[in-house]
Amino acid sequence: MPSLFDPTTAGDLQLANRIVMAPLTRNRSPNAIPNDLTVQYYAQRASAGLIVSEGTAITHQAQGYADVPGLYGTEQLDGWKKVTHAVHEAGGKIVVQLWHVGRVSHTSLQPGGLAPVGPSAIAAKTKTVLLDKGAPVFTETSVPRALDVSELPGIVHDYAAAARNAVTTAGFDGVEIHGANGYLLDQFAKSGSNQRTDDYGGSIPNRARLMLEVARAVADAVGGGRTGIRISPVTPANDVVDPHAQALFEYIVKHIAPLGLAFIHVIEGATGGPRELPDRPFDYAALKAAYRAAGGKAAWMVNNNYDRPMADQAVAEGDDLVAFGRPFISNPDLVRRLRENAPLNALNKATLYGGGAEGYTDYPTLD
Ligand code: 8OZ
Repeated sequence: MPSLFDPTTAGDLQLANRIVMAPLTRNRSPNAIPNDLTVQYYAQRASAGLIVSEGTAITHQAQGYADVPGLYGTEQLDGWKKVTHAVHEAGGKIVVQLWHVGRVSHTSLQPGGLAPVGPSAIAAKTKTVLLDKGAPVFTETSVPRALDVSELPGIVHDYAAAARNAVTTAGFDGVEIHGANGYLLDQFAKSGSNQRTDDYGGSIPNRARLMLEVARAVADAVGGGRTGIRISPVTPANDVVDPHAQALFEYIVKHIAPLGLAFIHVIEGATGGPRELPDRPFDYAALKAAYRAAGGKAAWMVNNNYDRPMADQAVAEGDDLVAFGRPFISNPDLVRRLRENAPLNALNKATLYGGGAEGYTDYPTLD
């Protein structure tokens, strides 16, 4: 019976254990450039079997929060190169999360102060994080403009270009496509945010089209074995909803199956919240079965409020990887603490978004 602490593979990636550091937005990269603190933060957490970086904007238009990193300029790629080098020196593996926020943005963060873009001109009832002298200010997102169908091939290309730069220039082991949490690809997929009448709206195949085109383009760019995707079928995060989420996501994973991806990262329930939502039931076992029945061989990565007993059970029952989010912020040596059943440091919520070393690189290890 495999344990959480046994090595495994995910596509082309050889992982020292089955514990994954989930992507975590920290808003500490002014000018979208990772810096020396970023290097230290990720290197401290390199005992994870795999690190998925915080969401990283594939273009300036893709940015929706203050001081999040990017992948679209030389200085940003050079900053990331130092991060990946340090993680590799410490024996870890790291993929970058490819992020386009779509409508979850603010004019002050967009090129030329323009409106953010989305599938339809429907504002998300959600807040983004701006910064005032380093302190987070939670601000309503701006009303988006609907993307013209002629712009979509360019966005697909942007994902592929960012993936290629991430692997060949910045030294990442691979990429994770952010298909979750109410950002661009999830906005297109779910009917609540997509009222399009072209080939990218209406039916399930149409709404899933952009996510699948991106998955194919990224897998072509860096190899399916270096590509993962994150989905959150029923999360209410960032005001997305779809009354037929089961059929939608079974369609999506069936069509992803032939791409030979490294991992499928599934947020169960509400992101960072309850795992069960009475008004949004979902059968994750059926989702996984649909993927496997279509020939999908990717590692199945589960996420949301796992602790050691739940993670042990998940691995015993056949899930391949378990992602931990907030516990990794406050416990750089989370793998060791889980292994030894040691107590965990508490999370300081005041230092989650923005600021410097405090609440970022100063959480203690067991020694
Ligand atoms: C928390 C704050 C800002 C962004 C996500 C990228 O939910 C995020 C995010 C989370 O995927």
